[in-house]
Amino acid sequence: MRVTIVIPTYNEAENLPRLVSALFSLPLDLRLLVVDDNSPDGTGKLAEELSRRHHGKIEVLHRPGKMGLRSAYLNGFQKIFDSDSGAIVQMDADLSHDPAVLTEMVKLLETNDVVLGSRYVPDGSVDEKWPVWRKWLSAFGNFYARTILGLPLHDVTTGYRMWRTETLKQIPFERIHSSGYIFLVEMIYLTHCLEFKIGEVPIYFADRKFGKSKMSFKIQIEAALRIWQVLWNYRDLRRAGKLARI
Ligand SMILES: Nc1nc2c(ncn2[C@@H]2O[C@H](COP(=O)(O)OP(=O)(O)O)[C@@H](O)[C@H]2O)c(=O)[nH]1
Ligand SMILES: [Mg+2]
Repeated sequence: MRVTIVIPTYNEAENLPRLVSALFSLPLDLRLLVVDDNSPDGTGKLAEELSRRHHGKIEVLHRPGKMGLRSAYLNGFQKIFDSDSGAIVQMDADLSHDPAVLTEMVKLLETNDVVLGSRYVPDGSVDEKWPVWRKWLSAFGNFYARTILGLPLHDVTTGYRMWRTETLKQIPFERIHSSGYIFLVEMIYLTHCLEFKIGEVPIYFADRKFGKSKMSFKIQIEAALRIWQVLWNYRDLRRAGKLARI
């Protein structure tokens, strides 16, 4: 099965070449789509060079400026829906997501519609170098979101996900209004409301060695408040699901 990985990038020039060589050393049929937002550090140009070196196995989508994760993924998905990939992956460029886990994800996708790379299942973990406050904030943010939304999953904020292309095509993206990181939570919540089967595989989330995270305290607080909006937006689907089970 062919797997296409959508990699949003903003200032990832040190990370992208390392990620690309790690990915292409795996025993998988991979294609990459880099969605670059005109990174000031030249990641877009670098991605073009990598594409030439890897004979068209890498496509690059250039956007004029930093437009956020939500539209990066939506533009990326749209571009590859007509390709012959059986699976589509969401993955960060900063080497926090171990490429080796993809082989495990492919196996699990045989019995699931989506597979999450999960930090909060047995054998999953986050970088031991993280300060206690950051570990706490990440674990609590997750607990908070999954409790309010009633999601039977352990890592609802993870950005490492493998989808069956057929499943992703059925997601009504026009319903998703949040952007940034809460987009990831909303997307998996909608998937759950539509009763797709979601699996989880343990991952070790390494901190980025190069470049800067675009995550801030302000973004996390905003995300926490927006969870309630997500809950409200899908009340019709929850009701429909309950009715169908009566
Ligand atoms: N194209 C694009 N990529 C972005 C944007 N914001 C973040 N990214 C990428 O999304 C991924 C996750 O971002 P990161 O800053 O590492 O978030 P963190 O892992 O939560 O700290 C990385 O590959 C970033 O380069 C954006 O506005 N546009
Ligand atoms: Mg990161």
